[in-house]
Amino acid sequence: MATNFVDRVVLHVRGGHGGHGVASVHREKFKPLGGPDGGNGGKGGSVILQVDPQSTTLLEYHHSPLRSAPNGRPGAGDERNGADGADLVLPVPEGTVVKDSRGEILADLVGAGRTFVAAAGGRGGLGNKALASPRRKAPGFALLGEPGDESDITLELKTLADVALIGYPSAGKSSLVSVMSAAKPKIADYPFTTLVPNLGVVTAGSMRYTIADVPGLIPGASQGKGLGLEFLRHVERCSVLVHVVDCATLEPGRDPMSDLDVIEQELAEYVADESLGGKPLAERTRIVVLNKADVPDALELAEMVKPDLEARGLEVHIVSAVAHTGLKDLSFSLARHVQHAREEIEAAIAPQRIVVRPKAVDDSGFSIRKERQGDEDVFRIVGERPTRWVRQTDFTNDEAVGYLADRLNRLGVEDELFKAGAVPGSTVLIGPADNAVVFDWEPTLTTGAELLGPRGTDLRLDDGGRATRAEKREEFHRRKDAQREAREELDAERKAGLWTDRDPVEIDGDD
Ligand SMILES: Nc1nc2c(ncn2[C@@H]2O[C@H](COP(=O)(O)OP(=O)(O)OP(=O)(O)O)[C@@H](O)[C@H]2O)c(=O)[nH]1
Ligand SMILES: [Mg+2]
Repeated sequence: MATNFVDRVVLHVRGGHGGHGVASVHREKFKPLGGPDGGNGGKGGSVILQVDPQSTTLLEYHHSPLRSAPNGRPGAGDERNGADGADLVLPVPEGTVVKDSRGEILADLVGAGRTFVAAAGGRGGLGNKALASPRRKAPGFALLGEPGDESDITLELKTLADVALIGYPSAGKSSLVSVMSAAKPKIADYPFTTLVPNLGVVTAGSMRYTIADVPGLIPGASQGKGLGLEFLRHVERCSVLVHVVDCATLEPGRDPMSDLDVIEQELAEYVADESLGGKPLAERTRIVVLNKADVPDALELAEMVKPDLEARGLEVHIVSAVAHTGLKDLSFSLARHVQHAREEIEAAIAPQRIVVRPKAVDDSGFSIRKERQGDEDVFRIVGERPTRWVRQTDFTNDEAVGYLADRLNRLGVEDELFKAGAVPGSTVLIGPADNAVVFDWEPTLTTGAELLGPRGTDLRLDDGGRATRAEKREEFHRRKDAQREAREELDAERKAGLWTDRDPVEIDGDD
């Protein structure tokens, strides 16, 4: 029954947060200032999907669609690093397609053991031990752990079969699977007996291939009649489509030719996922099986329509699933078509089945976008690293904020802000549009000498280049003024007591 088979679920996945790093100072008798010894935070666990050949349904995710991996543990003093959060591995059936919330395919999971990271855990923050350097001997801050990825993904099971049996309800599709393979699907004389695809393995000579029936289709299936076209996702990967036609039906208005046209019409309405490879459904090999030839009238009808179907260029088999006639020919013929399709795919140098979302490669740089907000220009810094650094910063700690400023500065953010026209007090945003951190820009972060020009050049000697000497001098003074202005402002704030050190630790900071 359908209750133990689920082939489409929306899953909310969340990677664990990285543990925070810790700022701590080593203490020992007679050695009051033993240096920084804060450990790093552990990495958050990731949520990972893995193909498990034992798994056949997405049912368990239907029941509990929220899955999160554990957080990393925070670091501790005495150089103890926090433990990493364990990865959460979710078994999924072979042939599971992963899509994002917009329906883009992120991964096509084919092959036992194949994995896909659905939500990466956050990095742990560095402790002050790791942040110490010859210049910064005793950092009084640590970096925060980063949040884990979080998103809604859709899992769709698209059965992996070579041959799909399609047709009206009660045409005998499941009966064929049962006599051609060892599978034992439910068979009955009422429509929609089959609610989920049944998969069987057929052996024909030295060839083995898989065959699947699909719940019956009726006119209007594309508008949701009957079970609809929902289950056609299971034929998307099948290279050979077999029309199973009931030649013994007594329903008015039905005959093999029009049955076939109806099903073809419905197939044409179905929108398949292009990127899963293979030809469009309309171009796949079709075979017609005229079933129930054990019934005399049915055999007569089958023999009558066979030439017409062949005239359309279709390969036709007259069989009886009940009397087991015509089955050997059919299975060997299907084997040939499957073989052919497999060769074709190989010849096309099998475009790798796995489609994995290309991760943004831009991990080095950043760019600045000037945006208009209300009546002021704001400057948005876009880039993987600046965004990450902001997430790692504990804004209640001045030293940590200073460290962030140093990092941004080393990346050249300050220079670029000047070039983009930012002035002291300009609003600068870093991070994603919906969750940006807002700064009032205070350009105090570099020394005057570094602003003279690229290292190794001297404005007094340099007469060439694009900017004239006068322009550079003017630029230099503009920056100096900006720096002075901002310094004065900071001084004033400090005197006004706006700045308090949250956790005054006695450290010898000769930074
Ligand atoms: N006489 C005769 N009856 C058959 C033959 N094949 C199937 N049937 C009967 O047709 C009825 C429907 O068969 P199923 O195999 O369940 O048909 P189906 O196409 O899977 O139907 P749905 O799952 O409802 O779409 C059953 O009563 C079968 O016994 C055949 O070759 N000859
Ligand atoms: Mg069936």
